[in-house]
Amino acid sequence: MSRTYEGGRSGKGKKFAIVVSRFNEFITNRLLEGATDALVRQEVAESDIEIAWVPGSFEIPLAARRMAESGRFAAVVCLGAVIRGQTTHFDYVAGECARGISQVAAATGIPAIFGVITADNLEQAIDRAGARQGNRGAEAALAAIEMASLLAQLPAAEGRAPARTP
Ligand code: INI
Repeated sequence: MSRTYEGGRSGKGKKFAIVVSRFNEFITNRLLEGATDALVRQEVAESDIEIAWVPGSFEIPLAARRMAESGRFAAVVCLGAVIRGQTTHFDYVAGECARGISQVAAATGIPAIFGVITADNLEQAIDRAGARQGNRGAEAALAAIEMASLLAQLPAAEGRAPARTP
């Protein structure tokens, strides 16, 4: 008989960190709203959500790592918006942000969720921030809950205690 692990849909009793970029705040405010609404709808207490603002998406990984290393959070949701039309260094900002966030998860064992919109223009970004194509922030929050729940079930690495998060 095989055994299957699958994350649940409730975040009850767990703490979540959100790191959100101020750059393109018009978009990221909508992502933040989507993320917090989704967490609360999935039974996370508002008092169990902590939010850190950073200047831009490039700075997200550092703050996310600090949150993850605190050991207080079941997952860190990272929110930002990098828009190609606005920058010649789109590829650097978007690439380093994505790489940095995945490194946070790999280094700490705490899920760090990529809720960063990378769009060609403002219209695309608006679509993904709650208009025509869902809300990337809400999707990231649901992914955070699922991963937190899954990790709580998966076996710990041999010789290592499982990460103790609330
Ligand atoms: N930061 C973003 O989050 N989105 C962008 O579209 C963006 N653009 O266009 O440049 C951006 N730049 C700022 C960057 O993230 C850093 O804050 C800055 O380079 C200081 O390190």
